[in-house]
Amino acid sequence: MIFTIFGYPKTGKTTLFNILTGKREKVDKFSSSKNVLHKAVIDVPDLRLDKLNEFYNTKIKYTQVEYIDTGSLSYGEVKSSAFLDPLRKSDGLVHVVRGFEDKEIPHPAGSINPERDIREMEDELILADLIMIEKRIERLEKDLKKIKSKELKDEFELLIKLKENLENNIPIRELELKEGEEFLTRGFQFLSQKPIIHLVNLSEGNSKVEDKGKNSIIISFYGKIEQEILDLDEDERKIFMEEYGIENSIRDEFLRKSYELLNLISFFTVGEDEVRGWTIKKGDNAYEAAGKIHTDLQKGFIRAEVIYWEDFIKSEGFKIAKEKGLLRLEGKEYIVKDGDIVHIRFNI
Ligand SMILES: Nc1nc2c(ncn2[C@@H]2O[C@H](COP(=O)(O)OP(=O)(O)OP(=O)(O)O)[C@@H](O)[C@H]2O)c(=O)[nH]1
Ligand SMILES: [Mg+2]
Repeated sequence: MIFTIFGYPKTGKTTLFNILTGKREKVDKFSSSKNVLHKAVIDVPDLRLDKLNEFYNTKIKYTQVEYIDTGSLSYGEVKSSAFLDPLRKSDGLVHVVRGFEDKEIPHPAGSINPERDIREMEDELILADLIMIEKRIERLEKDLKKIKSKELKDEFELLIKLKENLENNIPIRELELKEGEEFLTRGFQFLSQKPIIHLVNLSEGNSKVEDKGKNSIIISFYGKIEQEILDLDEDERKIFMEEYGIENSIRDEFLRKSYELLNLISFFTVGEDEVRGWTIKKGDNAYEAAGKIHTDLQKGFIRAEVIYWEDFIKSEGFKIAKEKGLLRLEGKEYIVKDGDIVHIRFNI
């Protein structure tokens, strides 16, 4: 899972990166970060795995996310940005929006206005996709004159539909695409198709904002305060946050919200050698979950033994769980639930 943090200059991107990853990349008012890129791979904490490991006492492998912090983008720069590649490769976009006042760091547009900046950035994502689509349409028109191909024609028709929507300012993520259409879009890595979190970086005292669209959300955080308390221990941090009236750290909220936004759930595998978390899409079945673990497990899939993690803890292991009938045998089509422990039986 890759999240790419991006946005206009001096919005608090690196501040957010530090908060989410625990890193200490330089945060500065006056330097330019034009071509700077930071990356970090971070464990996703999961209390359920900790609990399961009380039983096994082995090593825990949490699922991981990768955060990429890009340098600043000037207004209008997205379409030609040096960061297009990390943006296109990410599973979710994290747009950091300036919501804090600071006279020493003038906003390029002259005033603080999160709604305007969100709109501008949305327009830029749309424009970047339009440029790509127009190029491809041109190519397809030429090819279709020469060859008769159903695939090319389908692609052409889809791109025309996407183009019309984009021209009306509707990002691809808001469209209802059929499965075949969705499949056709995959290779393009359209920016306006990616789930997006607009994160407004507020000054203390400002009240939180929250809004939700189709595959997009707007939430807020207090960058400066959260960065300042990074080095405190858990208890001190709590006291500090209470003082500032911050209920949840963006560190926790971000993962919860992004999993929700990307429609992700976790399942677990347990054993003497490791207790491990895996991430899949909500609605994925046991066969798909098996493929996540290893292609051999998918190819040789016989059945999945499934138990909800809490039932496992309550039964203190598989043996009693089996006796109580809590351990079920499921087939390929079983829809895996968040928190299931899944053990795949397979043939090699
Ligand atoms: N007052 C205030 N200042 C902040 C806040 N968040 C970040 N800053 C300051 O803004 C400056 C830039 O912060 P960064 O996190 O480096 O911002 P950035 O978006 O990564 O900046 P570039 O990469 O240079 O575009 C630093 O001096 C921060 O201390 C905030 O919530 N409030
Ligand atoms: Mg930065």
